[in-house]
Amino acid sequence: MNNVTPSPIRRALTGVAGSEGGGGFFHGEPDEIAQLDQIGRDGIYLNSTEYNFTFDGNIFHDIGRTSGQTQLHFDHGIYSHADNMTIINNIFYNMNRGWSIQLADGASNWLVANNTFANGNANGESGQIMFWGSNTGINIRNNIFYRPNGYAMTRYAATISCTFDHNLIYGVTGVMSDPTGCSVGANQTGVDPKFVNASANDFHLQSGSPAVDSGMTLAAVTTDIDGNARPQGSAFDLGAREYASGGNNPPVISGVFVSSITTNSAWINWSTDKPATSSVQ
Ligand SMILES: [Ca+2]
Repeated sequence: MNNVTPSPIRRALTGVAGSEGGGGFFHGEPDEIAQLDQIGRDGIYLNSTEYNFTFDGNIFHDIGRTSGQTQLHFDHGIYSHADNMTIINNIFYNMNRGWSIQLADGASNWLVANNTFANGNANGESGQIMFWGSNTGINIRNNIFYRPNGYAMTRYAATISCTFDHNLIYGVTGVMSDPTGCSVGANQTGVDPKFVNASANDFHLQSGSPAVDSGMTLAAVTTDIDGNARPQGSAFDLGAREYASGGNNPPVISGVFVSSITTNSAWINWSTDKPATSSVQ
């Protein structure tokens, strides 16, 4: 959890510290009256004099005004001009009037990795990440872009240097309408990441998800949003949550009994609290 002093001109609509995964919850609340000004109601805002911020294991959801004109687009999960940002293991969903991440002029040297972005902006505009101004050294890896509008990312009057690889995009077919300046490597496009229950905002991966073990190793990302070590299995997963076969806790064994005992064999039976393949040694 990071402590951020709200800017006098851009502020968090609501920032509430939570305990799940050691992270924070940043969420909006319905407007009491329509507010149509261009002052953003962001989850987090960082100006151009700020640097060296890490956001690890937070949930940003339902940020932004719910009333007023539909094309209002100034309310973002993270809005930052800052240098040296590490944005890892976060979940972003249901942005009302802006983007999950809005890079602003001067944003440089960012790692955006192992985040889960879900659902298109309610205002209908394209992308879950927006570039604006000079944005250099932006590395975007191991993320899941789930059902954005149009494209995974978008830009406005932006000069970009970025890399974009080892991501999964579902629901649209393109990374960006104009990726100039962004080196787009190998990504998975059009495959369902198989969340446990996306409609209920449960973004854990199911067994067999194409996001499992398809990420690259990143030294900056040592755990997932739930605090589980990365990797589980053979490699890093994509998104904020690492899949572990049978869950991340060892099974509880109960109800052990023996039956059908003969001179050279016996049945040993037990129950566990999760699906398991068992053996006797
Ligand atoms: Ca894995």
